[in-house]
Amino acid sequence: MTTTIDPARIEEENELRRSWHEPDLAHALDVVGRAGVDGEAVIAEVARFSVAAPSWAVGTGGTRFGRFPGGGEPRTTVEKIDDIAALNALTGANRTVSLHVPWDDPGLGAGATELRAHAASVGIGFDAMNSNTFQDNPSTTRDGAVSYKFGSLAHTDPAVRAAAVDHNRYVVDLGIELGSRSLTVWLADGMNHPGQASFRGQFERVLGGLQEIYAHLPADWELYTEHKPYEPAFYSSVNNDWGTSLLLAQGTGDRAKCLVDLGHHLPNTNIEQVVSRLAMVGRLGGFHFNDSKYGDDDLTVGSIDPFGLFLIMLELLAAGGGTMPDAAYMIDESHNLKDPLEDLLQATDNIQHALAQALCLDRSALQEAQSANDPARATEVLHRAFRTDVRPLVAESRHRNHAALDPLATYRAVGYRAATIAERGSESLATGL
Ligand code: RM4
Ligand code: MN
Ligand code: MN
Repeated sequence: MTTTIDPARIEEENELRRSWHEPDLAHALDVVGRAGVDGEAVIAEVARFSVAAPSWAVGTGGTRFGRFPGGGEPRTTVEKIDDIAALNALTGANRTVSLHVPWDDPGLGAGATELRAHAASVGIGFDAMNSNTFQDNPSTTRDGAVSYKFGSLAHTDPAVRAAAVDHNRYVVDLGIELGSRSLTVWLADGMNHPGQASFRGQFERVLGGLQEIYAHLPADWELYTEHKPYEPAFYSSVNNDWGTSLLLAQGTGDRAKCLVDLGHHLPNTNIEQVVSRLAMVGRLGGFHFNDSKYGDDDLTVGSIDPFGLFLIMLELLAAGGGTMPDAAYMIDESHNLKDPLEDLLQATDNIQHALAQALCLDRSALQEAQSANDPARATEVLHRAFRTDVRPLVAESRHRNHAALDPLATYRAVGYRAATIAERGSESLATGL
């Protein structure tokens, strides 16, 4: 049995809100119009944009100190896709899933075919595939013949590197059968102790491994290298920052690009500048949304630094010539306390708001201020966009996708979680980080 959200129930909930939504929308269109912004274009671009949900984010996450799962969480990959379909019914903006293998591995052949058909039946496609050589799993370690304890692609032992390359090739093969077009490689490889390994040797071995994986990609696929400064390697990570990520991508091939995960930066890093640099050289391939206070906290995107998110959106729009550029966008968050679906609803809503605010920027006014060396005026122009109340425009963009004007309230009103508890039980078997 598949638990779903009936679109008629969403429309009923929208109907309850129509009497205030319509005047609010008319007012918002008027306000932005007076500022020279085409509100209809903002609505259309927000409605066009979609961000993938990761298969591992529909279950409760945890820390090394504990995990407190809620009831009704998905037990299988199929149920995870059902949850993402429910999310997408409410937002209209999560049309794909990003699988992490082997956490979610339907197997080649019949398994992949069935999963793809099920996903299609609930309106979900497959975004970037994620490989996993940061843990030892029988299916990735040749049944325990090798271990990634001291690294995967960076390992000194060629047998370990070969197993890691094989796993990535397998993930590509699986992705081909599912209809994906890209592979994201995030590596835990690095050092916990100074002197443990050679910086140069590790880098060269990782580059060699990426080249082998890249050689296996179909012509229409891309490979993304995802940088992260630390954790679990606490002294040095091989792919520690955007510069190293760019070196790896450039050394691997034209269709190797960099993936920016917002949480994978040291505090105060100017992430919007990183986005600008990578886009400038055509190597911005993927994007993981989250927020952080200290490190890779995987907090709800936009919950800590909404202005930073707005500035990042401005750079993405600049790279796309006024619309969001083609990239693999995904929400990468861990939900330890909230119902995972409620967090994903809020994350998507926050992304949509930041996008709408960024679309309200008067770019020619900003360029004039820049040409006139007038930082005070530039600040005014940025703030005018950032402070725009875009809520009715965002709600309308969802409405045009037959989704919810108010996703969280609608999620609660339709009783989706109660339905999954009834179907799946109050004890959760779901795994996640
Ligand atoms: C990493 C990184 C990857 C994600 C894993 C689970 O920190 O963000 O993108 O796949 O966590
Ligand atoms: Mn990530
Ligand atoms: Mn991360």
